[in-house]
Amino acid sequence: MEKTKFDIDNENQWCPGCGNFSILKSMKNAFITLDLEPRDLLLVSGIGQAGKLPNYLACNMLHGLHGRALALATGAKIANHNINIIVNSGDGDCYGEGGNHFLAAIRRNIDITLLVHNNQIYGLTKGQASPTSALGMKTKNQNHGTISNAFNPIATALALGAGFIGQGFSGNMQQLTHLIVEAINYPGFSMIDIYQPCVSFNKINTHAWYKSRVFDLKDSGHDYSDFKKALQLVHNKNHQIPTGIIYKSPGIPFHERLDVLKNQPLVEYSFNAAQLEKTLGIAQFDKGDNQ
Ligand SMILES: Cc1ncc(C[n+]2csc(CCOP(=O)(O)OP(=O)(O)O)c2C)c(N)n1
Ligand code: SF4
Ligand SMILES: [Mg+2]
Repeated sequence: MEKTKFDIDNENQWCPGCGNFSILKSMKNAFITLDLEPRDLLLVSGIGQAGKLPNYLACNMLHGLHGRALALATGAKIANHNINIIVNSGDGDCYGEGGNHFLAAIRRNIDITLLVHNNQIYGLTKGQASPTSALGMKTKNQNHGTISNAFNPIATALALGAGFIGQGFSGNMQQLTHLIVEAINYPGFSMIDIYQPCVSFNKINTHAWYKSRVFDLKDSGHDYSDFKKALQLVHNKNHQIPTGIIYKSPGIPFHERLDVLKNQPLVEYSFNAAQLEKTLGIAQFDKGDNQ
């Protein structure tokens, strides 16, 4: 296979057959479609199998604590809003340990793209229930079945006013590539929840299980600007899984809400020791070498 500028020789530690490989490939395809360079990209992740992805792609990367990827990405975007930031997170990382950051990033409308590898299980720690595991799912830890209702990320994002929400499936790379391109092009917070079979620890939500349930919203004439229709879709009880753009509507990204960021990215401002002294209320600030 021909090498792309995003390929890198790091040893891959995912299990053969894992849905993460297709997410990685779809991301590379999307970056090539958008004519991006590795230097234009910052990939941010937390802990988990999903969190390993930035190691397998040539780019700038920031790998933080479990559940904290969105907090890091928010800081990086505020520092330099001219860089494309993609967050790779797991269903546990994003909706469990990092749940509050998920809420905050949507409310702030930080202009980043969140890709959640939703395998409905904790993969890295070998198969405990995650927030998206179905009620009653038996695992080696929850041996009588889970007793919490499953978290619905799309319904939550809709309720919080997210402007771009997609549902993907790692088994449809063509659609996923298109979704990633659209999400990166969207000015504001964009998220794609991606169903991704974990072949080692989730023996229920398998590739075949998803394949028999997914349908493409393009074929059903879904109008993604219709909020009520989007809500109906994610609360459907017929056990089918809609994939594609669920909802899209314009909004004002965070860096356009503050004059100081509207003028130029924070990194392009020069250091102003006098202003800092005034703000902090201290007499003298160590001016260092940045004067
Ligand atoms: C604060 C904290 N809690 C728990 C852990 C242990 N831990 C590491 S990865 C993980 C689960 C990862 O699951 P998920 O985010 O769904 O990612 P996956 O491996 O399935 O891609 C847990 C519980 C940790 N590293 N840090
Ligand atoms: S444990 Fe599951 S999610 Fe992790 S690499 Fe293996 S198949 Fe993929
Ligand atoms: Mg997971």
